[in-house]
Amino acid sequence: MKIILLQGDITKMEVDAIVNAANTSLLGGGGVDGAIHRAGGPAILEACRKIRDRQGRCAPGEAVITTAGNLPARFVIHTVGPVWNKGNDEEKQVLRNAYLNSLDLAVKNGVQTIAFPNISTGVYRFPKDVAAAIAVAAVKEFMSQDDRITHLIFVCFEKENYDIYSGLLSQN
Ligand code: AR6
Repeated sequence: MKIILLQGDITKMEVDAIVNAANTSLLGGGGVDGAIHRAGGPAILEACRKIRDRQGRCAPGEAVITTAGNLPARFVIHTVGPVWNKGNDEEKQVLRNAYLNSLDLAVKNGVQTIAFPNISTGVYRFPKDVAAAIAVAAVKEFMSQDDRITHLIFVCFEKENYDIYSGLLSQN
């Protein structure tokens, strides 16, 4: 069980699943969501629409899984992080749930290698240092109880997030 830190573009990752920081519509958006749909092609949106038709919107903290279309990954796990509202709306718990529910869905689908972006730290304005601490704690907790994920990669797009994760992961 390895946690790996990279700076780069998650759409390029050759892993079983990449995680998307989606919104409750599941129908695409900007940021990493836009990048994944652009690079993966229309099969991802088509799969998202089918899920929407079946179960409606995806609530914050929940996750769904689709094909990865033309991406090198096999699956995209779409999760919805919280919009930061000064910590008033249980955003921390919702962010933790987004990581844990994504991992849960991953192992149910036989995923062994998975890459996460820094959920909620862009458009949704979650403080980056707090978000990183929640992400690292959640995945370490999950991986200490379940050994089916062999490699977990935090893919930071920005140097600021990379440096924060680097500091956190070098601690024991
Ligand atoms: N690879 C990895 N990380 C990326 C990439 C990429 N190609 N592009 C951006 N990031 P955001 P959120 C980073 O805004 O805050 C969308 O419109 C980015 O630097 O993508 O959860 C959705 O549809 C940041 O650190 O997601 C929702 O409406 C991180 O990904 C809303 O944004 C997350 O930033 C979700 O907001």
